[in-house]
Amino acid sequence: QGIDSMRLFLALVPPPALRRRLGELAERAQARCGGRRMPDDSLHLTLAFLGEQPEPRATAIGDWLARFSILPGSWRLDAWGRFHRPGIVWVGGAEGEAALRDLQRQLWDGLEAMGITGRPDRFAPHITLLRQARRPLGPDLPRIAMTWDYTRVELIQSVVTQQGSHYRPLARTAPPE
Ligand code: 3AM
Repeated sequence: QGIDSMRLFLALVPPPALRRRLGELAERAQARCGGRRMPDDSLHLTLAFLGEQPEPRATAIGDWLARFSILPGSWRLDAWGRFHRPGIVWVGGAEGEAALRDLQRQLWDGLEAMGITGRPDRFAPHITLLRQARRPLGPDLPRIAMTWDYTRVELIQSVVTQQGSHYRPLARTAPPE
């Protein structure tokens, strides 16, 4: 990671009350599955991973995002899931997913118009709670019933350190019209 390049992604960040509840779920999940918990203040839904971008481009993306406002939406969180390879344990839900897919598509349309590549073939909205989890999900995990009302997308820098990565918000979309 060069001094003049930044690792960036676009994400929704849960409001503090939801973040705390997700943090409690992460704690329960870790007791069941092991692995490493995402810090509460890093919990997010990734909409677009942009990778390393030169600093002037990061500024341009931030300016673009600030001129953009999104259709607010509600995502119903009611499901546990895992991706096997990297031991990811996540939460998500089908209700409200279509709007997130539309939002992801719209964001990538704008990013591609700026010359950014890397649009994924598939998009599975999820909030990562654990990484490197070794044990399977089980019936003793708590039932999830939460609603995430979101109104804005953030541009976030992932600063990679020896202690792991931490996230720094750089810009956000304009308030909904
Ligand atoms: O929201 P999650 O945790 O799934 O996994 C990384 C994280 O997503 C993902 O971007 C988010 C912020 O780091 N990410 C990291 N490297 C990636 C890559 N090369 C990546 N996604 C796709 N390709």
